[in-house]
Amino acid sequence: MIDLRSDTVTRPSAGMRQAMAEAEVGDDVFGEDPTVNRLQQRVAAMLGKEAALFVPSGTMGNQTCIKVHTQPGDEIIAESGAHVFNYETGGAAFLSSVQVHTISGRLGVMSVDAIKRAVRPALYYMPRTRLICLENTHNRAGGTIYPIESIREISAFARNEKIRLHLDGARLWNASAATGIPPAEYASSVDSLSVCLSKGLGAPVGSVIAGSAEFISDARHYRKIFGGGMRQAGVLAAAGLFALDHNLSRLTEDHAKAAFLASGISTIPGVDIDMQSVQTNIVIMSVERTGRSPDEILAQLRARGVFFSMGNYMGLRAVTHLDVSMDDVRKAVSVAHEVLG
Ligand code: TLP
Repeated sequence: MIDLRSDTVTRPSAGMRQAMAEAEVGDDVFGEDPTVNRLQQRVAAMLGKEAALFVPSGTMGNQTCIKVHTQPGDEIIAESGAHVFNYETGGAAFLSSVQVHTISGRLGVMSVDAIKRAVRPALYYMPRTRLICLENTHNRAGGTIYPIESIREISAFARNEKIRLHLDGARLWNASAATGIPPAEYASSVDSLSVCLSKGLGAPVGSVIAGSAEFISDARHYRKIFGGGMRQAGVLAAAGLFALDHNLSRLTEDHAKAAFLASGISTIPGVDIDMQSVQTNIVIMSVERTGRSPDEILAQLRARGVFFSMGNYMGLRAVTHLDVSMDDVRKAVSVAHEVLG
């Protein structure tokens, strides 16, 4: 089976499992788990932020940050394909009672002009624009990278308007690996961010959010309310530390696999891939012009041992990761030609 549904499908390696088994632990609700504390300090330092907090998932990370930044009735701005808007089960409405004002971007990138137009004037009968959420890399747009200049421009505008800026950096590691720009440089423009350990880095569980010490102290409060106060979580944090030690520098291999996959599949008649969107480890392909349903195509690929997932409208998604080899990717391309050619 060649599983390209997501980079979340990886299984912890033998070395990672050993690190988990040997982790020194304590009760993290008392702040006494040394391995969790080490992970938090390490990620805070990598991101150049005062403090960080280990959370069970990317969703909890983003939603906790939204909660800390906003008050009920506020409005947050996000790109229309954003994870916080599409795939977090309406969490912003459910948990924070805020509404999302969406803006269509190009390859997931919102222009500062479009953001300016979306910000509400200070009138008592309008919602207050409190937060802007960016996503880097942008999942639904195809793992696209937010240009650092755009982030800086949006940041300058947001600071001036006293609007907070959050970055969903579930795959910020991929953006950094591709551009060579350190994660801390991206992070310096935003008030808060979340990064994932369970995607390209291969840990079984976990994300980390980072920001000022005051922000993280509030986030710890809401993480507890949301049910995310964990006890001997050092077993999980150890997997994250192992991932940071061993799996960061290899992310560019996943990008090479995705580029190979995209160029191999893009020659199939009726399959459309915007090659400009293939920047990291995600390939989004439209199968609309084949005249066949994405579900039927997915089932036929699956019957031949190749697993893709649903992408955009009439689209499929394939994601490369550390548990698929270049050989697997070659095989997947030839199976895609059999099924779609
Ligand atoms: N993304 C998952 C699915 O939810 C779509 C995937 O397979 O890609 N931010 C971004 C940009 C993400 O891609 C994801 C997960 C999350 C946040 C949420 O992380 P988890 O799944 O840990 O809650």
